[in-house]
Amino acid sequence: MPDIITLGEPLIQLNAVTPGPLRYVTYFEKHVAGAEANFAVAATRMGFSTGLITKVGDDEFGRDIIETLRARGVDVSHIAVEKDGYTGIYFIQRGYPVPGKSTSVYYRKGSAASHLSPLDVDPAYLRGAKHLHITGITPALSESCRETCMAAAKLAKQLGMKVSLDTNIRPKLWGSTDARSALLPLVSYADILFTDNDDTRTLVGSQGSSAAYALISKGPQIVVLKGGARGAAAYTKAGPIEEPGFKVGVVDPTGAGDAFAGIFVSGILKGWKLQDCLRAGNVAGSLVVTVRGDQENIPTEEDIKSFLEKYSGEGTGK
Ligand code: KDG
Repeated sequence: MPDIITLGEPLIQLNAVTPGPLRYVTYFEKHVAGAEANFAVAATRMGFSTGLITKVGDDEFGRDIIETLRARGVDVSHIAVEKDGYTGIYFIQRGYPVPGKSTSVYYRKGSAASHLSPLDVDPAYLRGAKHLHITGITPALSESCRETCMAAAKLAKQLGMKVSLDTNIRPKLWGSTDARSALLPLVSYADILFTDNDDTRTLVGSQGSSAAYALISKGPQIVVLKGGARGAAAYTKAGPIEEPGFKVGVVDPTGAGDAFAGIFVSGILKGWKLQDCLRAGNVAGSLVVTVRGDQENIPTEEDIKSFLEKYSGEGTGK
C-alpha cells in the first residue's frame, strides 16, 4: 500500500517552446502534469511510495500518463481507463502578457477524470496509507468530483490518515462563490492547508496572517501561505515561521506550488522542523520554474542538499 495517496486529474501539458501569444507559437513540448500527479512525483522523489486515484481516457494521452507516472515511481493501479472517455489536456502560454508568468488554457471539460465518483475511492487502497493529498482543482471539475473529494477526505480521517489540501483555486474552472462553498468544508478535514493570498481572499476575505489564523480556526494544524518567488510561511497556533525564496531564472512557474507541497509534506512525514520543510519546498519550487514541465526538475533529498550547499544567490536558470 502506498504511504501517500493523491486524488485528482492528471493532464497532458503542451508547453509553448517559445514565449509569447499562443497564436504565434509553432512548437509545443509535451509533458505529463496535473497538480496531484506533480505532488505524487515530488513525494516519490523524497523516497515515499505514492499512488494516484484518477481516471484517464482510453487514448494515447491516457496511456502516456500511465506509462510516465509508472516510470516516475507512482503506483498507477488505481488509475481507471474510461472506455470512450478522453484525457484532459492544456496548453501553456509563457511570458505573455506578463514576462515570467504563464497562462494555462484548458481542454478538459467532460474529461474522463471529471467523471470520478466516490465509488472510485477504494477503502482498501487507503487503509494502511499515511497521508491523503487533494487540491481545490478536483472539486471544480464536476459535482461528482466534489463529492469524491469529500468522501475521500472523510474516509481518510476515519482511517486515521493525515490530509493535506492545496486550495489551488482556478478562476477559469469556477467562480469564487462556488469555490468558497465547496472548499471550506474540505478545509475542515485538512491537517495541512496550502494556499496563497489570492485564494484566501476568496475563502475568508482577507490575506496574510489574519487569513491564516481564520483558516486555522476551521481545523488545520498548519496553514502554509505560498508566496512564489518571495518564499513561504507556515502558521500554527504557536505562531508563524517564514522562509525566503531563492533567486532563479524563471522559464515557466507552472507546477512550482505542487512540488513545494509534495516536498513539504514529505518533510513533515520525515519528522523535519517546519523551517526545514519550508526551505526544502522553496528549493523544489525554485528548480521547477527553471524548466518547461512540472515534474522533470523536482529534486530528490540529495538534490535539495546540493542546492543548499552550492546556491550562491546568482542563479539565472539559463
Ligand atoms: O499546478 C500546476 C497545475 O496547475 C498544472 O499542472 C495543471 O493541474 C493543473 C490544473 O488543473 O491547472
